Amino acid sequence: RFLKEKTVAIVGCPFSGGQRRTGVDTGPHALVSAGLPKQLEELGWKVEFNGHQKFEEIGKTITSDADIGVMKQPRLVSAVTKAVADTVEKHARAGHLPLTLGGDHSLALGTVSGSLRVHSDAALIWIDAHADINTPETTETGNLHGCPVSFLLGLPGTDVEPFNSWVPAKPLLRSDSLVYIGLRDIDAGERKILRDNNIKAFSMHHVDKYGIGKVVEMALDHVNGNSSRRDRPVHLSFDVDALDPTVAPSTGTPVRGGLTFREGHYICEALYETGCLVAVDLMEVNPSLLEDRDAQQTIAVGCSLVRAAMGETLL
Ligand code: HAR
Ligand code: MN
Ligand code: MN
Ligand code: MN
Repeated sequence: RFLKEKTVAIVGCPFSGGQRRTGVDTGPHALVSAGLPKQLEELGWKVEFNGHQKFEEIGKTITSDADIGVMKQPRLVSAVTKAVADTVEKHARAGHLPLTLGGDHSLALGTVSGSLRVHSDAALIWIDAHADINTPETTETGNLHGCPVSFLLGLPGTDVEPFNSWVPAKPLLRSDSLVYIGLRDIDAGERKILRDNNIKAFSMHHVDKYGIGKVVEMALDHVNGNSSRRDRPVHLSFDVDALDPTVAPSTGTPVRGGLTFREGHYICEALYETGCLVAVDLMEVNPSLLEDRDAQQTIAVGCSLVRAAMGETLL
């Protein structure tokens, strides 16, 4: 509905600087090598992919990156997410659907910023075990993959260097334009932020209680202000750790009790079905963490989730 043609632009982001474990930067290569571009072509999409983002260049321009407060690698994360925002914006402006492959979830500060520059009324649906809404003041780890949402909402404590060189001080996203599904590992500071800002969050408890079908209905109702015209553009940011570790084991911070294979796919299918998806992220695929069989399984599931969000499983 918001796309000019059925073109998907793959934005491969080999980046791990928002957290401590190596290997998540190999996620995009693994997903592409597994044949994702061709799989999307087979679904009838025109696929744009001219190699992965070149973050080494950016890395070279940053000679020292000391902690700021507790934030780890702030200059690198800021420069990389800014570049990602520009790339996603460019594809969105052309009427294409940017599909960002991570890489760690700090990247979503870039992807969602890019989407919102073009689709200013877009809602954000965040599928994750974690809320990723710590501020530089509340984060206990200093890992910026736990913080992107707070910057998007412009929460107190986020107007800090180096991010304020490009992230606008005025909130990019209203707190009622965000919905979470899959949460089960939330820090105390994050819990307070979710409450204080009245943010809609469907935890695994809600998935159990209502079933995934009802949860997605309620999520869409929420971001559309209960209007029966479900016409708001949607940015889907999917952290693979939302899935249960038995389904997607190769990820940096697995948490048991997650979404089943079908529940994860149902979310993607239902969002595709709205015709309102304007961008998709698949994040935190880390094929290097476990033995090869687990890595291959996680990559296959990742490709399958993306295909579901691109219309594969609808009859
Ligand atoms: N909340 C913790 C922190 O701030 C853990 C964050 C996350 N891990 C992720 N993101 N994979 O979803 O560090
Ligand atoms: Mn493009
Ligand atoms: Mn995440
Ligand atoms: Mn997560």
